[in-house]
Amino acid sequence: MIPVMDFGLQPLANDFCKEGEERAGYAPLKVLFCPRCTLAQLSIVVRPEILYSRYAYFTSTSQTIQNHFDTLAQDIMAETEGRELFEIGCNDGRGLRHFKDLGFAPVYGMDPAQNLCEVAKTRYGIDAICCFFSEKVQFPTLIGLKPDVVLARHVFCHVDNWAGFVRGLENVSRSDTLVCIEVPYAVDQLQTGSFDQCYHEHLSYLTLRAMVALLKDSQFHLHRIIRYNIHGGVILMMLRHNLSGIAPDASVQEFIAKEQVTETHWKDMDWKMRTSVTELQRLVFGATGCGKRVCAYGASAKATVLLNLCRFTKKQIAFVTDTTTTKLYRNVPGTDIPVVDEGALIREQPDYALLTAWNYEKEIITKEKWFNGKWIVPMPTVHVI
Ligand code: DWN
Repeated sequence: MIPVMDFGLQPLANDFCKEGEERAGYAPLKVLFCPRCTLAQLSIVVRPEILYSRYAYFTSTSQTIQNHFDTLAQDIMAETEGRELFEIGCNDGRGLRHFKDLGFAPVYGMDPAQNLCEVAKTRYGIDAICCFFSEKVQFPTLIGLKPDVVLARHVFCHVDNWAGFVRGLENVSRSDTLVCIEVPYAVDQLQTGSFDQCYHEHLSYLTLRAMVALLKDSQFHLHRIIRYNIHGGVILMMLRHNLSGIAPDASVQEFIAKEQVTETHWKDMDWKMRTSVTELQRLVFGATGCGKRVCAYGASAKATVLLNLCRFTKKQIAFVTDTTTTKLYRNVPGTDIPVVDEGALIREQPDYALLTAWNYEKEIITKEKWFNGKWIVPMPTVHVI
């Protein structure tokens, strides 16, 4: 494993705490690259209980994500006639509710965060089992036949034991079950240079070559690959059972043939990180040095990485706005920067807003049409609009 990126000691990206509350602390954030299978992964693993037993991130309420759910449902329905759907890492159940409204039934999920399972039940009427998914998971009787569709959105790259996870998928599926795994795609991350998507929750940075190597010893194979333009670029990997009798779609070989991920790509992103941080510091310190006010928009996990790398404090970033109640009136992890309601952007009218939820740029800038200041957009390169 070759070290390719080193962020130094970083706080946990979703460890939003009130003043005086005990924080989870810091851990080394270093990315290692395997030149054989092209998988990149973190050098250490933060215990999942620390990260996910209570989780601050709620599936986005944005129109961007709602539109994505519609597209994802259509793509799954085009692939299988089965409608019983089990979601691993179902978060607050918002996605399952959406799928239920689109015709999937029964739908049920699993998530390790107690606070999210409570919301899934009370707000969306979704049965969510509160535990980590693994090969040891024994399904209670609530589930009849094994599901037609098993969905895992932005879970797989958060898991340390991939082989165990895949064995768990084998336990919960029939030979004709469709397994759908949605993950950020390392190729897109390297192309956009979105280094702020490296944080302790993202243990792996997936390539299809690495996935093929992993599945070699399993009962599954890659069946179809679909790319979506959310979160900076993600792929949906549809897996089929080797006994399903269904041949892989041409998309699998097409994606693998054009996949280029090397040590150089990762070291280029490390360089891009350093130049972007310097540029952001120049912009923000320059603005605040002239008495201008700067805020950030979107207390994303990406925001935590970016603001800590830039070593900004509330002297540079007066506040970060967000819509997630579990983040409000707490500080961005590792900083003294307060998270406030998103109405603050229009009330305070700062001179600049750093768009730390840049993956929703179009939707946010359209929504915030009464903001009179300028946007600092950090990706794919730092620019002001
Ligand atoms: O894998 C993960 C991805 C899918 O989601 C998790 N490990 C953590 C999380 O990453 P993130 O926090 O960077 O995700 P988002 O969806 O880019 O976060 C956007 C943040 O911005 C949220 O806290 C919500 C907020 N937001 C807002 O305040 N106003 C978002 C929109 C669209 C808005 O209009």
